[in-house]
Amino acid sequence: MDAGTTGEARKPLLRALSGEAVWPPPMWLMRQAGRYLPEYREVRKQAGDFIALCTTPDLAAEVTIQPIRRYGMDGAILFSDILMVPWALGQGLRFAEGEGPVLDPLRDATAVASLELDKVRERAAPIFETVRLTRAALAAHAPKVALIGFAGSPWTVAAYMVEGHGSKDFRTARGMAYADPTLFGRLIRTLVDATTDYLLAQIEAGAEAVMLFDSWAGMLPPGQFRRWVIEPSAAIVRNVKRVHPSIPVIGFPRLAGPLIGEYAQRTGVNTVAMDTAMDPRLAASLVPANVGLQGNLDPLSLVAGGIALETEARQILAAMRGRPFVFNLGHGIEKETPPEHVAQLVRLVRSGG
Ligand code: 1CP
Repeated sequence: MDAGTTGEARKPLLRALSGEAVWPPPMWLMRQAGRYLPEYREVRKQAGDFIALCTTPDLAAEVTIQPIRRYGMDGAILFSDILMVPWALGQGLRFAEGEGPVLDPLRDATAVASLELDKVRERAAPIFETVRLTRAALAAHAPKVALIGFAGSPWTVAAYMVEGHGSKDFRTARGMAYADPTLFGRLIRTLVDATTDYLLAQIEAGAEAVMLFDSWAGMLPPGQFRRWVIEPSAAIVRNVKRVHPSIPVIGFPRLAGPLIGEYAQRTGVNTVAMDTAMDPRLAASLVPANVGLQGNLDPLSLVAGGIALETEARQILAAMRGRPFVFNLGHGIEKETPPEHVAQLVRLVRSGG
């Protein structure tokens, strides 16, 4: 189901992601399904734990659609997590209540060799079923809404796999990349292959665009950034485009600073997602004009609402007018966000600012 060859290429989000300056810009929000919504908390309770929610297709499809039902966004993003790839590779994973993800840390050659690339499609099958169910539901009830699939980028996913949990500096993973680049490179290559396969399966199930989340890209100096962020991301984009040339790919090299320009030129992504700290006018000057931009409202301004929210959102809209652009946050929505502030933001973006 290649969006470029059907009438659905008219969906505003897909037009913008393919390089058209659509105005008012299409919008969706990172983590738009989540704990700030009472209807999400209800389903989450029903599912029990987080992995059960991600692997129960009718519940995962339901939470994917909740923000569409409530706000009518232009994009629905598959409800899953970047750590479901390590899980599908056979690494032990749990989401501890109030603590975030915990993985059995992967620190040596034996652990890297034990990853089961050939099991990814089978273990992740419920996630692809979620994509199928969500796409069918959108076709029936929200035909202008595009479905976005996603994965973490190899660097960010490897950082969690090696560290074993979230961290403010991921020093074990960054240390391993210097001390044993051969072993770290083997882990990254495994993730390039697993992620390619995982994204292709999402596209085959009905995802119309895909996003690569590189939340921890900004921790690396330029040489390491090129080796562990740009090169593996470029390999995934090449692999995906070889099979599905017209599927738009969004890359999110969070906190990359000025390296956002080189990332945009060398990875082959169609759209670059800007983080909260990025100046949209600087991004517009560094990123080639045929590459779209997405972002980058501060999620805390959405918690605050009112004038602060309006001022921040209008500045972004003014800077992006005339470019292929998708309005979004600069990072995931905060769980304290009042749902009515999201409605206020949707009204503002729909008016073009
Ligand atoms: O109990 C809960 O409800 C768990 C909270 C939660 C949610 C709602 C987690 C645990 N993951 C998710 C969903 C999720 N994660 C989506 C769903 C689609 C959406 O609505 O956007 C997506 C795209 C992600 C991506 C993700 N997971 C990233 C990349 C984006 C980012 O925020 O930087 C990262 C780094 C993760 C790891 C992760 N998963 C969950 C948590 C709390 C974390 C962060 C852990 C940490 O570093 O401390």
